Amino acid sequence: MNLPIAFSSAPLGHQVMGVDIAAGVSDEQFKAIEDAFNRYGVIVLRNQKLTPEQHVAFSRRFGPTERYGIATYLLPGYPEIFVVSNVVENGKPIGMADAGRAWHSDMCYVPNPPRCSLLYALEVPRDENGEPLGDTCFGSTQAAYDALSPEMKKTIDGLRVRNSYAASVERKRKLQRDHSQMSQEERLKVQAKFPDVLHPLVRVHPFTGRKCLYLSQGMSIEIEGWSREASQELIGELLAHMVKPEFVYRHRWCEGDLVIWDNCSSIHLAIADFGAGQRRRMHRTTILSPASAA
Ligand code: AKG
Repeated sequence: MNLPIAFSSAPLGHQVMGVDIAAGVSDEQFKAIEDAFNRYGVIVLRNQKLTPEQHVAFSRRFGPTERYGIATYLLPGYPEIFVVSNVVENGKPIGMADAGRAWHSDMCYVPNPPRCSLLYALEVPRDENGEPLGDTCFGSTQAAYDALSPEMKKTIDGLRVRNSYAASVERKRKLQRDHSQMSQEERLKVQAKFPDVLHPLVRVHPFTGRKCLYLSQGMSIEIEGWSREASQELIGELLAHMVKPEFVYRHRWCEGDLVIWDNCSSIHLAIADFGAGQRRRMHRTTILSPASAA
């Protein structure tokens, strides 16, 4: 079966129409959703009304869900739902306020990064004219790979990139103008929890076989066997290429949107253009990689 699709002007971020998850999704409908998802890398399902149970149950159809280690930001009673929010209740943040402020693929710092993530919008910040703020941008890593020159494809073939969670913590501090260095003890603690990992710079998509560039800003720090300088130059060049306007879809959120992104064939960035008084509240589920789910 085919579901109607409203195409965005980018290679990804197309809206799959005619789906009401709360009313039930047949196996045939789900197959059409999953096919569109695998093909494009990011799809949008608008006008959903999901309870946390429905969100989790729909997510599980893509594969087993990831359970996060960061208990602070989990929805109470729902260990599979990670809250992305700037809302503070009783003096405590209910979710992670600054998720995704650099181009990244989720959890690229673990050996088997997750297949996909499903982000559901409950509250969207707005400006004084009622226009939504807090968009999310998505870049197609497969379209970006395809557009590389044959020479560049040859250069990067077989390279592996070091992804570092510790580096991302340091970068975040700099962005927050917190110039305190990570102490050796702190670094060791972070690295013990998430040791640096090597991933192919060009990943082959497990469902489609398409080649995708696999880099995240601030986390991909080094090419195996290359100097820091040469690594930074190549990583910078490729990241700049990956986020060229022709590969990017910018999602303007409405309450009830469910956006599903593939962590191999896309990268994303959250735009921080709203203030603390403008509430943003989203629920995210994350699906394990087919390798770790097997
Ligand atoms: C993530 O959950 O990985 C994000 O980057 C958050 C995206 C967003 O809040 O728009």
